[in-house]
Amino acid sequence: MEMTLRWYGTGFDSVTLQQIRQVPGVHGVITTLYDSVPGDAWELAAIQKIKKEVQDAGLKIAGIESVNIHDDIKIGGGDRDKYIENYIKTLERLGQEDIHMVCYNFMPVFDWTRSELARVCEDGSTVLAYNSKAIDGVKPEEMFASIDKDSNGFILPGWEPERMARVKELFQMYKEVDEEKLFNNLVYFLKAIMPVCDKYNIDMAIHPDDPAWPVFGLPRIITSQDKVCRMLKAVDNPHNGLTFCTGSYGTNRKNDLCEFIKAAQGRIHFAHVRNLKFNTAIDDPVLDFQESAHLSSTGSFDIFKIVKTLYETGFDGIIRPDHGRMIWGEKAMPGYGLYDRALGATYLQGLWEACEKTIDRSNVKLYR
Ligand SMILES: [Mn+2]
Repeated sequence: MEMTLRWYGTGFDSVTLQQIRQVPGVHGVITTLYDSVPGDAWELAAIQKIKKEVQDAGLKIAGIESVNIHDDIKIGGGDRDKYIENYIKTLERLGQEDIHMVCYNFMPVFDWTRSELARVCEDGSTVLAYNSKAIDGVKPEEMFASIDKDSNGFILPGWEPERMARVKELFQMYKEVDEEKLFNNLVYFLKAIMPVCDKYNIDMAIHPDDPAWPVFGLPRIITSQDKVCRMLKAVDNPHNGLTFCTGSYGTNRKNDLCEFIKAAQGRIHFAHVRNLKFNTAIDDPVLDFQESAHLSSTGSFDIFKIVKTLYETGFDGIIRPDHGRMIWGEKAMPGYGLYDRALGATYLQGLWEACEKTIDRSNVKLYR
């Protein structure tokens, strides 16, 4: 298991590599070229530059989150082959620089969606939260303003202002794209990139849709065990794999996270482990949840059982704590402060150590 922290790069992240270097057990970061434009091929020199910066700080790049996918690929537009060629070039260059895991998502228009980015908890910390009544009352074109006002001045991943200025146009572009079309476009993309993944041993790790159901009438296809298993089967190559994000799949309480981990055995290349706290009953028409600290006792998930299931099914890959609370007066990108994620990283490593010392997995085939 390789414990990592996400890092957005100098100039974009309030957390420094030097701080990450001091989190016990963390030797790698998950990063990206944050100012890259979806659809453009990443320059080799830019990859080398950030790699050197990370190495000079005594860390390594464990993987990329994300290499974003151009809308034409998701829509199946006329220029998709050109953008897939560029994506392949990026993968080639990452492979040449010894980077072998790429997280991406296939969500139309909006990435993750929340109604609040700084809900105040009893202990004074703040967290990201979701209330279905609040979301259902917002028009898609108002979503950006609602997210942006709580962003602490940071540009949030997936909520770039240039992109959000085009929300109406984007909705128009996706008008004809239903679930089945989106699925077929994902399969088309994956089939096209598998040869370069095979050549450079690059694991593609699709991030689930967050929340795990359709929003604003837009299709969402990476939401449940059944849909994901269909996708894994449609391109049955071990390099076509998953980012198993408990906080995203877990938004849908019909998902049994541990059964899902077992069903995806061998194909989880990256794990995001975090907890959520549901504030409404499962049959309540209003859904309200908030992110919590990583500990099982602070939220609705059994984080020990999740880590144990990953361990028992042979997962030995890259893992990171996910969103943290904002604590101790820190000012950072919502979800991405240093302190609570560092606490999450040590907690998860504690659970992992307990598994290592009490569970025999000598008969299990390990995978990354
Ligand atoms: Mn995640």
